[in-house]
Amino acid sequence: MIEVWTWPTPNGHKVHITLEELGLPYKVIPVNISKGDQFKPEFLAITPNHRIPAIVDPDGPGGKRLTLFESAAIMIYLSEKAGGKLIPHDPIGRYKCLEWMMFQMGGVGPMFGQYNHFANYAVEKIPYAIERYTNEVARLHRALNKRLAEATWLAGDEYSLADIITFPWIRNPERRNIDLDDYPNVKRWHDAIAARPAVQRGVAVLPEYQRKGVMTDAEREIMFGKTQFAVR
Ligand SMILES: N[C@@H](CCC(=O)N[C@@H](CS)C(=O)NCC(=O)O)C(=O)O
Repeated sequence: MIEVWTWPTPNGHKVHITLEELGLPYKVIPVNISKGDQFKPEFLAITPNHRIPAIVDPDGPGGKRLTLFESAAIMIYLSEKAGGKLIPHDPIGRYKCLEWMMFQMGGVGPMFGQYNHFANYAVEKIPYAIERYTNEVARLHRALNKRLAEATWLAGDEYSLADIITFPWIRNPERRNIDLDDYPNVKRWHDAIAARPAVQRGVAVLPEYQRKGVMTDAEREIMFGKTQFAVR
């Protein structure tokens, strides 16, 4: 069975939702990133990047064991393992799917992550940084809203990995001070995805560990302090 080394964050949820949508059996291995599990040797044996998600498929291509990190690579692998579901088969839909997946990986994920860091987690509030990432979050919502004015789903007519990879970063918009009513096409798209049973199962993985309170100093030190420099 596929092992998913993960934690209930947007990047983890992308993979949980993909597995649920594809109906592939999987085993969850929690990596508590607030406690420093991402620096443990057993996790670093799978990924040199000490970030969730990562997977191990003992029955990978050619029957060989495969380890993978980076959520988009994992999602494309899982889709292909399931016979190509969730990536459109028509060439234009396929490239649109890849385009919007890369938009998420290169834009939405990093920019929203930095917004979260400077607006919510950083002790020192730096106005320039907060303004910079607030503007980026709004700009990326505008780009999504424009795309979703011309197409039902990000890849076109079909629900695909492009939607799944983006959705976990759009849900809980209050965390980014965003009102989805300002982006009506994104709201329509968000609500349709949120209603899917597989999505609801995916975002419910490891419910007991969903972040509720503010980050403690110890957690901050693990995630943003010197811990990572000690890892070889
Ligand atoms: N580009 C990576 C990003 C992964 C990532 O940033 N994961 C975060 C949780 S959402 C993490 O593991 N953080 C642990 C840390 O910063 O030490 C992907 O898409 O898989």
